[in-house]
Amino acid sequence: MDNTQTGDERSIRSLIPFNHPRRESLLIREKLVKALENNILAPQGLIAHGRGECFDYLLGEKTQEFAEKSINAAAALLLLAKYPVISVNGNMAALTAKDLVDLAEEINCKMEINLFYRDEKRIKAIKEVLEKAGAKEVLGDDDLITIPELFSERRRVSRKGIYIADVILLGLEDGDRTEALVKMDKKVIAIDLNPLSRTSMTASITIVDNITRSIPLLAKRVKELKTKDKREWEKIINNFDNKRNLAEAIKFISQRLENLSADLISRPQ
Ligand code: PTJ
Repeated sequence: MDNTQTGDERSIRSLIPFNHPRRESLLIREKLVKALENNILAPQGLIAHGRGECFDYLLGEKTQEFAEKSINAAAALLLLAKYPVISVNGNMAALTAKDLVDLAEEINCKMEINLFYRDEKRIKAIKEVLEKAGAKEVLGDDDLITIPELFSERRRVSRKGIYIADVILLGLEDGDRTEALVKMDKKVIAIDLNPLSRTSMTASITIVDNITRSIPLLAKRVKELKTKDKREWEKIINNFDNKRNLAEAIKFISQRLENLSADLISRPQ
């Protein structure tokens, strides 16, 4: 048994039958419900997760080749960045706190809490989760500045973080802020299961994959690429085309559905 599990986590794990075909997915839902009770998640985060689950289903719940390509480009960009920052919201903190902290450590970058449904109670709870996972410095409740390009609560950013960052990694984001950050000449790496979202279409690099799979893979890739030199990182970036990669993701979903439908028809009654 995992000794880091709390009593709550253990009782949830025993609640879902071990042989349930969708056990992992159900456990993630339970994690989110708990995070909602603990002020980490916004209620709307459950709805956002449901949309993500649907796209993940269409992607075969696996990190596909196009996602691996963008993870590679994202790792190179993070290594080339002068001042990268990881932006954390409720869903990311609920599902991947420890992996985010490991990634921040690998890149040696700051983490900043930035919420669409900003609420000081949630900021405090998310900060606690990140600190418990090992984060040394978490921004988002410090000296904030308002960025004029944006109208939602996400416009309030840290002077020591997103405001001065050249590269920002974010997940489950709304299109408005992605557009605003790109307008401010920042490079945005977005993790979004929906290749059709405005965030996916606007970001500099889009990772069409689940945050639960892609964040550990990104940390691993950063570690591997650290052994190469700057010219190798630049070559990776220059060979990456986000629009083409997104088109591959959309084509993958469409072909997968066509194959599944053909299989169904050819199956004996
Ligand atoms: O914590 P807050 O207050 O900042 O609020 C966060 C949410 C997620 C509620 C807010 O940003 C929101 O409403 O997001 P959207 O506009 O619903 O966008 C979420 C996107 O993330 C959608 O395109 C989903 O398909 C996608 N998504 C959902 N779950 C995952 C995901 N992408 C990657 N991994 C997931 N696990």
